Amino acid sequence: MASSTSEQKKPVVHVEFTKGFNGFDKVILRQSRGISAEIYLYGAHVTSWRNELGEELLFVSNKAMFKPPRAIRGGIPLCFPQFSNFGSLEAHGFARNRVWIVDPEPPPLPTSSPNKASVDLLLKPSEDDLKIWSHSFEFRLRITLSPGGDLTLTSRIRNIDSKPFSFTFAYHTYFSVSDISEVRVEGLETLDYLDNMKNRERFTEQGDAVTFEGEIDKIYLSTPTKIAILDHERKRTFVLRKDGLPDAVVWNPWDKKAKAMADFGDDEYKHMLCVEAAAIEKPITLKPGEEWRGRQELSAVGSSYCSGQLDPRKVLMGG
Ligand code: TA6
Repeated sequence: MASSTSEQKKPVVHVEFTKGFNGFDKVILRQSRGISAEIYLYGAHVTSWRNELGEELLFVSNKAMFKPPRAIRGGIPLCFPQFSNFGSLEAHGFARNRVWIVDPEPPPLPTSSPNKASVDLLLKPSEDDLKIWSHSFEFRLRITLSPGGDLTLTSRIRNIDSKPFSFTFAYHTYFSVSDISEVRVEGLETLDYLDNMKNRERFTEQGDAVTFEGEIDKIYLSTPTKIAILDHERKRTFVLRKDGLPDAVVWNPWDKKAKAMADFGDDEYKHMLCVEAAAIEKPITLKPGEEWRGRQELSAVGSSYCSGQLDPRKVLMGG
């Protein structure tokens, strides 16, 4: 049924501040048609990214607990100031377990094209945070949703302390997939990786795309700036582009680990895959006043199943 002319002309509300689960503050970014993204101020956590058909592209567990101090299970948790489950800090650091604020005066980002569907968030350490990690920093995150539906996260971390500090970092992205056994990842072939299931021992990946038949937890090193995740059944390819993030983690807990996680459904491992743009092998060191930038851009395109270094846009144009 044709929509009325007023419907057609209704202006898009590009940025909406609202409440989500448990009354948590949430920002909704919108573009035309069904294109949207949602970010909770708790953890500056992206929990939804929808395409023009309104299809959800990220995985969030049905058992996710929107309740501090636990991080939301799914979406794009931010791992900072450490990527690891051991050491003195909480697993993957505390940035994902803190309430961020909307940045009152975001410094301009020269690279970004003007975009209405964008929000700038800011985290500074509290007194308690400084007791567990004694380094003063400003962590600015810009989330941008392009008119075509690409989702870009740009992190800027500045040392505002009087001494240098080092950190590791990851965008712990949970992609929604139809069936993990029908998914392949291209771009990581023949690379070295640290196997988290074998005490981070170093191995070399085989020469073909990565496919999935069981639990995987690998930190690929010196990875390309573009990685493709092909969902055969849905004829959908995610393309992850990154800058300032040399490593990439690939994780699926599979059945045993899934059952062991209280905030993860027993069968949900079949419908998710984490591919995480990261800086892990070589921690980033900032001198006082220095700033680090790490960016990931996600796009989702329809594509047919094919092997070789895939550029879905080329495949679509027959290139
Ligand atoms: O990114 C992979 C990983 O480090 C796995 O070892 C697993 O622990 C996963 O992160 C989830 O960690 P989380 O602390 O969010 O439960």
